[in-house]
Amino acid sequence: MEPYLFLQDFLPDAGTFDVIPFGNGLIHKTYLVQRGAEPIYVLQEVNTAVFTDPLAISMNLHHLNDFLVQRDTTNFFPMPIPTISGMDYAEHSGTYFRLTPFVKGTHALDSCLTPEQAFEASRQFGKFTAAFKGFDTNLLKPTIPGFHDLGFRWTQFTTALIKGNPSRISLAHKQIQEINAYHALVERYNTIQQSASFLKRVTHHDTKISNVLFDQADRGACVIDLDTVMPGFFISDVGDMCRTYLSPGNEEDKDLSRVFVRKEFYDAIMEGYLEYMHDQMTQDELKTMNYAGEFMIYMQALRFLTDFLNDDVYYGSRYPMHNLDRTINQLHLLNDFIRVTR
Ligand code: GN1
Ligand code: MG
Repeated sequence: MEPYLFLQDFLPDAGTFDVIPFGNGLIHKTYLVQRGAEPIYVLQEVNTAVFTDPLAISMNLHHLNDFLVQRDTTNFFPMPIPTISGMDYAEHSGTYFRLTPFVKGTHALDSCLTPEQAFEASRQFGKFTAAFKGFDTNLLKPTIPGFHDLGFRWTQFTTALIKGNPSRISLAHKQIQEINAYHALVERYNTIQQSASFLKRVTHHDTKISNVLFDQADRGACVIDLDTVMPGFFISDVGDMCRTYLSPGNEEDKDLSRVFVRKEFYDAIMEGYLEYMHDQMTQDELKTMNYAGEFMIYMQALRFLTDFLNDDVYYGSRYPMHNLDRTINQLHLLNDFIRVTR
């Protein structure tokens, strides 16, 4: 269905805007709503195969926003705009669209080019979680159950080894072995999950650099893309920054000479995150900072590989070996991460 049809549900003057495709996320379809060359809104079709309960997302946002409005005016995030009839989404035949304001004077980055950018982004994600000190995380519904539960992801992987595409299982023989060889990372996660000194806080769960808005002076302004905000461990957020900021080449790069860890970016992530979070973290958490990257890079390799074995049902692919190439890329990054940080 045409995005424009949904825009009409939000804006009486929808006809005066242009709607153009925007961004490169794997999950939702995103559009910029412009007047002339000026971006005014971001329109998104929610992927309901992944987010089966879109209303859980908007309920969570209302809880989070209410808390911030009462306590902390220096922290903000763009709240979705209601439809003309007061709904959180425009919905037609089970397709859901939402509209958020484009934050004026800000821009997003496609990739992390300097340690300063890594620092600024990390500081924003730390600030975000820290702002919810005292928030009752039971109010948040998990929008993707088991999202960063490495034990659950492991089970999905072992299930795919039995029920997945047999020819792909043999093609991925080497990567399956490598994933198995790192099983200690799953055990470490299980220990963390059972430990009282690792706290579940309001966690973003998708801390790629394009989810931070920067102002004109290149300082972090706020974080966006709050669909996966739910109770979680800090290793999710610090870990995904390690996974996505440290290497000049990203998960799509087939040229593995571009996939390696830049130590000064790592230091910047840690410093930025701790600025707001240090005083809220336990000693055990502080001692576990370097596991965060191992955890997230490994989990992403595991998820790409699982999807390859399951014929790309989740991430999709642009060519048959795509998710195997992504797996190889992430395993390469994991090895380099361990070499540099352990
Ligand atoms: C997905 O759609 P996007 O690019 O924001 C995924 C993340 C992965 C990422 C890998 C809901 O995020 O967990 O890390 O792809 N989001 C979901 O590129 O599965
Ligand atoms: Mg996302």
